[in-house]
Amino acid sequence: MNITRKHRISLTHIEDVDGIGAQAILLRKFPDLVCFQTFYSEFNEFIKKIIDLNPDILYITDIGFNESYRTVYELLGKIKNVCWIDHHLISEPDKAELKKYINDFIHAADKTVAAELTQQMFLPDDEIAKKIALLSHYRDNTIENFESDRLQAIIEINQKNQENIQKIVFLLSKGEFEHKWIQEQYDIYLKEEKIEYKKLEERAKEFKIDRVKVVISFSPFFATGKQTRYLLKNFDADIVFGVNPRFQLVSIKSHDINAKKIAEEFGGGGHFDRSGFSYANLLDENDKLSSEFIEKVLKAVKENLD
Ligand SMILES: [Mn+2]
Repeated sequence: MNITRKHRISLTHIEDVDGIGAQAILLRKFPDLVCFQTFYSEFNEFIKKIIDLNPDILYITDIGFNESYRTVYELLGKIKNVCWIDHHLISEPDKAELKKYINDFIHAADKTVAAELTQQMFLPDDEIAKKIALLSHYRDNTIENFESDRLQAIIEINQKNQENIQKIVFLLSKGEFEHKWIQEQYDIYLKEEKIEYKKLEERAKEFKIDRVKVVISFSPFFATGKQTRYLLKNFDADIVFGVNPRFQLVSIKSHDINAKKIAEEFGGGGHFDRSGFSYANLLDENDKLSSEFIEKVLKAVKENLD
């Protein structure tokens, strides 16, 4: 049998299960695949480097279509074959422009994620690829799932560790979902998580409005919903606020105060017992919750008690 070996490169999104999963499926299909992972902000630089490597084919997965990427669309025309698999939003003019320079454009505009598109195209009948695709689907569609969340956790703690990211891709490609190393990495994550919960407790501020106890805290590490669950459980509060300054998000949780109405005052929304809104400038110059934000929050609570 005469098999021509092709020089194949994959460039994927480094930050989540879907990007890593899409690449793992490609590696499963093509064991000699050269794997690169990038942040959104470093995509253009990577494309320039990859052109110098002169691959026969470049697979781009889960990257999205930032305006700044337009500057490299034309460069992609220099690569023999480019296959772009994605599910991020793209405008029609952008799509038309991109398609001038690449060979294959595989795109979903529904809830299908990049790893699912990759699996359907390259390994339609492979059970391990299907599982990787499913874990990715859970992540991008915010469906809680232990294995998917664990995988996301270990990807997150290794964002600055290329070697470990490569290892995650490799283990997934082999279907080693329960590998000892993955468990060890998850233990490291759990330890960091414990430290961050402690910090969340230490940063918590308690206030009294009439007989109502309000607790506000923040973490750049945890999603705000995770913060409010913890705060309501561990502080004897009537209403709690969880804040993520990195994402400029605030969550509210309470058993008997209308959280939805409070969130609406900040342009947000949600349910009676849990709601959220976004807010810029949450921290002051000392990395503490800004007093202006706290005042506004307490005022909104007070108004909604009457
Ligand atoms: Mn994705």
